[in-house]
Formats: sequence, structure tokens, C-alpha cells
Amino acid sequence: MELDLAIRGGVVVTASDTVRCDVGIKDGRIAVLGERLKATREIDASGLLVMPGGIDSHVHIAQPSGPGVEMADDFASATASAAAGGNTMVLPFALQARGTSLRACVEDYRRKAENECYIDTAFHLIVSDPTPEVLGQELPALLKDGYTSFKVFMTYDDLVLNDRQLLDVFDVARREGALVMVHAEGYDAIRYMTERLEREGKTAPYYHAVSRPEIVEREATHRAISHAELVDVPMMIVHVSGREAMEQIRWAQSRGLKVYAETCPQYITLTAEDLQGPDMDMSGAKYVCSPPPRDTASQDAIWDGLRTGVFQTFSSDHCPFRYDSPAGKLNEKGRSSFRWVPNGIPGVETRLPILFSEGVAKGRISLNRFVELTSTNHAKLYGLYPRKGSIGIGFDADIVLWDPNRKETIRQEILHHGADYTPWEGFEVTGWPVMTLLRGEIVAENGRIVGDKGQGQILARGFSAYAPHPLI
Ligand code: DUC
Ligand code: ZN
Ligand code: ZN
Ligand code: ZN
Repeated sequence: MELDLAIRGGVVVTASDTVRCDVGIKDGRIAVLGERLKATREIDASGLLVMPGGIDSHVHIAQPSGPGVEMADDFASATASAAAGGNTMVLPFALQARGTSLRACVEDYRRKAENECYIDTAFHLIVSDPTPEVLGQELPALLKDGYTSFKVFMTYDDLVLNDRQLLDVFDVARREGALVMVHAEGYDAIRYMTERLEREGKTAPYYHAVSRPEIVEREATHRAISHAELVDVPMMIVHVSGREAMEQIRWAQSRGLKVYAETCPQYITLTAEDLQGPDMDMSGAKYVCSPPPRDTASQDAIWDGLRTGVFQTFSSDHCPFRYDSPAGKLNEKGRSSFRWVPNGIPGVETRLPILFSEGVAKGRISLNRFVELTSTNHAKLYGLYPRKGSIGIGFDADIVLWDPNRKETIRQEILHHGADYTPWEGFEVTGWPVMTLLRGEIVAENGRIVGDKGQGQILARGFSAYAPHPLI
């Protein structure tokens, strides 16, 4: 067989193995692993790790975020940023606006993404209005079309579902074999805290963190677990921030429940103190995300969960807003109270370097665990395996070449996202992506985007390996 491309002399890392060998690629797929492979094109990977491209299963792109507020990324800038950060696939959300059809919303997002993406993309759904039509017809039909996971919210005025609605959505997931993702923070408790703080004149961005303490996340996490157990449906708790919620999940897992969990870079590197800024000022808005970052003890707890298997995935929750913009963090209402500061931080490009540096380089997790947490488990959980998520015969040749020794300082000026800042300005890392290949084609090289818009495809997904379809 004549190979199109051979990646030679690197160390191939998968979730299970670390092996020095060449990777042979034919027609966009991995065709052979072996020694001294010959091909029309060859890439010298000596001194580099050859890993499956990152899959970021939790990003927000071009998602409406309230009146006058705009996300900082479109599909082109978000996927370019992801590619430069070593990713070959992202899973953004198609958000249902209340009072509208879920199908119409999905088509809208697809139109925005079509021919704009540098890497592969597949959508989760966000269900905000579970009408009988949505539950009975739209969701089952969309699932058959490859939208096999959906997120529900336990907070936010425009998104929150009450307990009965959560149960009804869970029940559809159980019947159809979908994986539900849950944003677990309690709506009423947050509202109570927000109003109390505002009455006391505590409106700076920092109070965002005070308004949604760990108790609020713990309570909602426990409630979501109880509902999932009652319905008997697998569930993913996204963006877990600290010990309290994590202990609920560990308890559920120890009882054999199919409860999975995700955490993010902000919860191992930032704390609520970052929201204070130098002087309790507006610059704290740069770190406003939900759940908020906690404290260093929480970071230790999250590391414990990453090491011991409580968490299956490490995602960015990339949710980019400009800081210095009337359509971003400093919108007019946002200046009057933390309540109106859009929730979310940019991070799709820095996810892999942060976990590699803080995790692998500092000896907290193995290389194989790194690959599992950043790629393989995302593919398995969200119905993309065995096409994506590993380096093996028949997999798409989605690959990142990684320099484990390269030292970099994260700075806004080297990133490709649409935001005007990074929460990790000045953060020093060891380990950096030097080349990202999608189906054997180079998309990004040393911080330069060399691929084409439209090179990425919008994929339909199969069923989650973690939420087996009841019929099989
Ligand atoms: N939830 C997310 O998943 N992302 C950003 C904001 C939020 O609340
Ligand atoms: Zn979200
Ligand atoms: Zn969320
Ligand atoms: Zn999110």
C-alpha cells in the first residue's frame, strides 16, 4: 500500500499505550503503525509526542447570551483557536430559545457553522422549553439524526427547568438512549443570594462567586443525581468546580449509578480571589464564569478526582466574551451588578497546555490519562468512537504533535480566539502543540493556521458508549 503520509520517529501516546513508532496515513485515516514507514510525504516527529487530537466536548460558539450581549467567537475563529491549541474536534451547543422549535434552532446553528470550521464539529442540544412537541417528536427525531446528547440547566431565567421538566427530559433520554448533560446550580438559592447581596450594595464582579457558593452546586448535583436514579438514565454533570459537588458524584458512582463528570481548566488554576481584581474592580469580570472558581483546597479536590477517575472528561467550557466592550463583560448593566456580567471565559486554545503542564509535567497524572481526559473519553461518551479519540488502525488521522519540553507563557497576543483577553495571561506552561492534523491534513503549525475554512465537517454522532441504547 502506498501511504499518503508518514509521521516518523515520534512517541505515540493513546489512553492505554506509549510506544515509539511511525504512523502511516492513507485517505485521511490511520492505515498502519510500524517502523521505518515510507510515504509520499513524511513528517519528522522525533522528540515529539504523537497524540490523538484534542476533542473539546464543551464549548459555546455564537450562542445568544442576552440582550445586547454577543459572544466573541464565530465558528471560524473558535475552531481556528481550537486547532492552534491542538484540537481536532469541538462539540458546541445548539441552544433552543424558549417558544421556538428545537429543530429550527439546530438548523440555524448548522447554517452558521457550514463551511466555516477548520476542524470537525458536532452539536449537543440545549433543551430550554420541553413542550409535548419537543419531548414527543422533536427530540426523538433529532436523536436519530445524530444529536445524541443534550444539556439541561437547573438555573438561569431563560434556561432553567423545574424538577418535573427535568424528569420529563431525562425520561426521553432513557427511552431514546441519549446522554443528558446537566448544569447543576440551584436557581432559587442563587436568586435569593443575588438579591440579598444587591440589597447590601455588593455588586462588584467578585460577588458573582459569593452568590453561587459550593452549597448551591452541591444541592443541585444531588438533586440531579436523585432524578437520574429515579428515572434510571445515565447522566453527565458538566463543569464541576470543587469538592462539594464532586463528593456527591463520587457517592453516586460508588453506588453503581451511571453518573459521569467533567471538569475544566478554571477549576484547577483559578480561585474566587481572581474575581476581586487588584481592587475589587470591574477587571474581576474577566473571570466570571459559572460555577465560579473556588479555592486552592477545591483545586486539590479536583486533582484527586482527575487522578482517581471521578472525572471522565476535561473540557474548556470555552464561552468567550470580550472584556472591554459594551457587548461583552463591561456592558452597561454589567457595570451596575455582577448579575448582568455574561458568564463564561475563553479557553479552547489553552485547555491542553494547562492540563499537560499542571498535570503531566508536574507528575500529577500520566500521559495516558491526559489523552483519555482530553480526547478518548470525549469520543466514547459522545458517540464518536472508534472513529475519533485514539491512534489506531481505521481511526481518522486526527493528530496533534506535541513538544513535551517546550516552555511558553500564555499571552493574549499569541491566541486566535475572538476574545480580547485570556484569564491565563502570564501563566507559564511546559508542553505545547506544534502541529495539528485533521484527517492527515495540517490545520495548524506552530501557532499559524494553515488549513482552510470548511476543512472541518459537521458530524452526526452515534449513541454514547456510556448510555447504551435500550434496544441493543
Ligand atoms: N454554563 C456553561 O456551560 N457555560 C457558560 C456558562 C454556563 O452557565
Ligand atoms: Zn452553557
Ligand atoms: Zn453550564
Ligand atoms: Zn458551558
